[in-house]
Amino acid sequence: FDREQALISDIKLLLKQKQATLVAHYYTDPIIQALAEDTGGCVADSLEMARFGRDAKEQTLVVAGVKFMGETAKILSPEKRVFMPTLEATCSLDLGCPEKEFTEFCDAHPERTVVVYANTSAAVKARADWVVTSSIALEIVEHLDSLGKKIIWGPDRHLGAYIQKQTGADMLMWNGECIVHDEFSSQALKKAKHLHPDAAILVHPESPASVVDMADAVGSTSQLIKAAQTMDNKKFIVATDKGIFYKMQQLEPNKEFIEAPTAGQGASCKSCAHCPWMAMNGLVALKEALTHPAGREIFVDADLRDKAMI
Ligand code: CIZ
Repeated sequence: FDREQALISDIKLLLKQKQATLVAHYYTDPIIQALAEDTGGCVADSLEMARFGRDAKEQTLVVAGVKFMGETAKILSPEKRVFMPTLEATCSLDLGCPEKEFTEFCDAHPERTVVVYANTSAAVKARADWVVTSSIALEIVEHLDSLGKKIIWGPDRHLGAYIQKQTGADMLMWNGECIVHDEFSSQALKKAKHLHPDAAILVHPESPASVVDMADAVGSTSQLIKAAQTMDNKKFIVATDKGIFYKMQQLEPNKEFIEAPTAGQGASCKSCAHCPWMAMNGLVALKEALTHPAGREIFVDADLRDKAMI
C-alpha cells in the first residue's frame, strides 16, 4: 500500500513537472482511472480520449490504454507528443487484422466502401474510407446504407453482425474478434439471470450474437455507462471488460453491478473479462513512461496519419 501511494505521488508530481496530461480508458485498472481523474485528465472511450487529448492545453499526452488508442490520439494531435506506459499493450482485433492481408481483401472488392473499427493500426485506418468507434458505428453504417453503399467491415465480426442485423446493410466481414468479449457465454448468462432475475443485462456488441440477443441494452462503453444511469433497475449484469465497473459504480453508488460470466469462468477462461493488454498499464509502467520515455512514444508516419485523419 505504501509503495502504491509513493508511486501515485511520484506520478502526480511528474505529470505536473512535465506538463503532461493522463488520459485513461474505461478498461484500465481502477487505480489508473482514479489517477487520471485526480490529475485533471480524463477517463473515456477511445474517441473521447483522443478528443480530450487534442483539446487539452498540455503538449504531452500519456495514454493509458492499448496501442491503437495512443495512435488515435496522435492522429488527432500530430503536434503533441504521445507516450504510453508500454507499446506492448496491443489488441486482438488489431493483431488479427494485418495491413497487407486487409488491403488485399479490400482490393479484391473495389466496389465496396471500407469501414473499419477504431481497434486497428494506423495503417489499416489509412486504407479505410471510414473509421468508427462502437459509439458511432451504427449511425455511420446506417448513413452509408441509405446512400446505397456496399460495405467491407473490419475487423470485429460480432460488432459487424450486430450492425448488419440492425441496419440490413450489405456488409462483407473480416473475421476478427476481441478475446475478452468473445468469451461471454449465453448459457452461463442464462444461469446468472436466473440467480438475479431483477437485473438488467448490459452487453457490448463485440460479444457473440447469442449474448447480444439477451441484452436489455446494447452499446459502446459510453452508451452502457449511460444505460446504467438512466435505466430504473437497481441491478445490472454487465458483459464487457470489468474495468468499466469503476465508472459505473462511481456514477451509481447505490446500484449493483455484476460481471457477466465467461465460458470457462474460474477454470479455463482466457481473459476472464479483463483485457490482458489493458492490464499492462500499471503504476510502475506509468511512472517509467514519465521518467524513461524512450521506447514508449507513439509515432505515426505523416502520410498514414493524413490518410487516417480523413
Ligand atoms: O473505442 C473504445 O473505446 C472501445 C474499445 C470500446 C467502446 O465501446 O468504447
